[in-house]
Amino acid sequence: MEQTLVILKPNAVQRELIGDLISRFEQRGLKIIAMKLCRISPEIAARHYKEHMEEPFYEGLISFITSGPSVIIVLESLAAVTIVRSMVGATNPADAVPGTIRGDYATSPGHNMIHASDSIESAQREIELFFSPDEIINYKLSVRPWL
Ligand code: IDP
Ligand code: MG
Repeated sequence: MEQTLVILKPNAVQRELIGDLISRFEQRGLKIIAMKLCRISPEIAARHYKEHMEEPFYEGLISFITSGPSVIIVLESLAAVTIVRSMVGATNPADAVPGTIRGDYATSPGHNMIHASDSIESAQREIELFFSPDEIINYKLSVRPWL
């Protein structure tokens, strides 16, 4: 089973869309195995977005992601990384198709609502950055055989 990390960014929390967004993942059949509300520190933000350090939008990205509470979630399913990325949609909401989260809720790349890991390797690294092993909950969902 594959795991992926999702961040509902500070504007998703401020717009009171936490429930709507989590609901989409539950409906699709992804299992929540870890979740917390926290204000991401500048240190963790810098480690999370280290690949973008040289980008012109980097400073804005760090100041936005640390500007208020975010919801951090680990989701599990078959092909979780690919499925969640496709539900999230293109980085620039102008390119995100309706039906995706960014295509339904966002207009600007800087405020695109949500982060999702882009590979199994990134997911592993990002999950370890935000959660200790004892915060990842191993349990069975009774609907599992029906998904
Ligand atoms: P992703 O979130 O779809 O994986 P990345 O290319 O990894 O996109 O970029 C990380 C985040 O940086 C994006 O989600 C977005 O918030 C921000 N970002 C990316 N490109 C731009 C841009 O051109 N302008 C402003 N912010 C951007
Ligand atoms: Mg990315």
